Amino acid sequence: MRRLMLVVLAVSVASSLAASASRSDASEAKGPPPDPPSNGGTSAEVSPDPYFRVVDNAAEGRFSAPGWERRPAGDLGTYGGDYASADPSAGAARFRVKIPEDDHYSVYARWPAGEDNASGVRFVIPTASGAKSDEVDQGLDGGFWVRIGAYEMEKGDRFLQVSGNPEREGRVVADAVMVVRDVLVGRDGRTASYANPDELAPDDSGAAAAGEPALRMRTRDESTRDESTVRQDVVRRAKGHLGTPYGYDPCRANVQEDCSCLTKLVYEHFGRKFPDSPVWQWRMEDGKKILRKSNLRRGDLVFHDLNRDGRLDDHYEDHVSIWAGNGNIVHASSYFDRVVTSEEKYLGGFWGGKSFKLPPEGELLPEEELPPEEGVGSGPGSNLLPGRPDGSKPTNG
Ligand SMILES: [Ca+2]
Ligand SMILES: [Ca+2]
Repeated sequence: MRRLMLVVLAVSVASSLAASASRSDASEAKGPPPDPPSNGGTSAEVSPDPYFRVVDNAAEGRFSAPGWERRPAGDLGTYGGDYASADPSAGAARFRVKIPEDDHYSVYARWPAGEDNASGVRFVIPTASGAKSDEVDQGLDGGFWVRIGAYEMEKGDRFLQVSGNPEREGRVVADAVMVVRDVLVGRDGRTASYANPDELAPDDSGAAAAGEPALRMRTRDESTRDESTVRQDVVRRAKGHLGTPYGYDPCRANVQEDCSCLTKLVYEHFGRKFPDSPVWQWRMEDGKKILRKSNLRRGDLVFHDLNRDGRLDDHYEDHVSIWAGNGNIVHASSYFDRVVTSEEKYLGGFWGGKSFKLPPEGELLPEEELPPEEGVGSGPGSNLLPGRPDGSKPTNG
């Protein structure tokens, strides 16, 4: 008991200190680091207000890109007033980011959407064990905080580099980067992020601003919203659940959620009624099945035969998640005991995806007409779930 109280005190002191410092200015987070997240499968302490730092391309003394051009924000989802772009043969652009303590950090990047954006854009992250390089396709996921990955980084000023591949066509873009000290680390080294980047660093312009309703009621007169914008809204809506403790029966929004509870809650806002089981979400007639991982687009459901028995028929041990772009999924994970963003590749048994035509033909429900979110686990499907004979915990994700 004594140890528990000490831990609680330490976490609360760390949180309040972090709260005063978690802004995208030059202030520094001080105070003891929170206990490192222990491991997967157990209840890890998470800070409700983790340290984060945004560096925009306009940040004085923190961005250098010789030979790159500054371009004004168009209607493209630019972060801040402008961004930088270059031919892939130009040198690297560098963001200088303050890392307050040795720890794991999530790294996000922004680039405005553009048809001429390059694929094969390289981010080089300085990690504790040397520079690590990750490639992204800037033709996808524009206007959005895209999770590049989670990395162990050392205290100090660190340079994140963006560069193109001279053998590919298209422009390379550097708009903004963000680091967040929110990483959960599993026993096997798997990592996940639990903080919502849209809440930490909301867009300061446009309808895509975080905090706005993800999708307002669409009238028949309104011109069709760009499909990719609606898909972005699905992921934004899913990210609004990040950090929610894992739990089931009942499904309660932002209180306790399991995998199919999360996907059901998210899609409810887009006029879809899903049963509360990964098996039934896969089997329902709604949605188009996708069999190749490379055809997944953000907002799609992703299914895993997580218990690797060659069937997607276990309501508790198979899995459903939401594709969030760049290899990431947002999902309620019993392994991390939270709703998290993590890399899909660490889940075995990829089964398929489901893609939905959004918005649906009819009008979407306005917010006030949505069913109450608490206790939705008693909807169709969940009351048909067989009980677990041993009463044990599901092991999905
Ligand atoms: Ca910018
Ligand atoms: Ca299975």
